[in-house]
Amino acid sequence: MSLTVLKPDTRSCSESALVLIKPDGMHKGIVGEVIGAFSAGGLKLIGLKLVKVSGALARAHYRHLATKKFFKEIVSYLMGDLHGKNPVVAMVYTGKDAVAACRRIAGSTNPEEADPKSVRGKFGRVTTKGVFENLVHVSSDTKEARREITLWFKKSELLA
Ligand code: IDP
Ligand code: MG
Repeated sequence: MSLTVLKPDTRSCSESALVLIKPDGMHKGIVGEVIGAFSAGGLKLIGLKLVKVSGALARAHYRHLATKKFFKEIVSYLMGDLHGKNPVVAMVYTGKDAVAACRRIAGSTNPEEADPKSVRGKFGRVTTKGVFENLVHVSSDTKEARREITLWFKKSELLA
């Protein structure tokens, strides 16, 4: 007789995503609208803070893109060098399929290709120098979300 071992369902019904409003958000004065767009997604906001981003944090955040030709540019962008040295608004949203839901709200990486109703489609632009001013960062998947949330937030800064 064979025994059926019931394994726990590892597909978490609740997950978390890191959402950053990059320095162009504050530079353009649209932080409220962007938070509103994510809040309308029905997810729970469990962490929120302003961060003046150091070079070390920006490089660690984008470490998987270190070989890209735009790496230096996105590090400077996250540090606020292109947008009045403004800070980043760092947030953690949690709920069912939080990563996919937040990425849908953000829209495509290139703001010119993003759904016009998404945050990037509505408020983003590509500059004449070719910089994707796409306003927000959203974790790419749940594994990356865990890494990023640990990088940006202490456990004590997040609601249980
Ligand atoms: P994502 O932010 O939509 O997840 P990633 O591929 O993770 O996109 O790239 C991180 C960031 O690098 C983008 O948000 C954007 O700011 C920048 N980026 C990505 N691809 C390009 C590109 O082809 N040209 C210029 N900047 C880019
Ligand atoms: Mg990404």
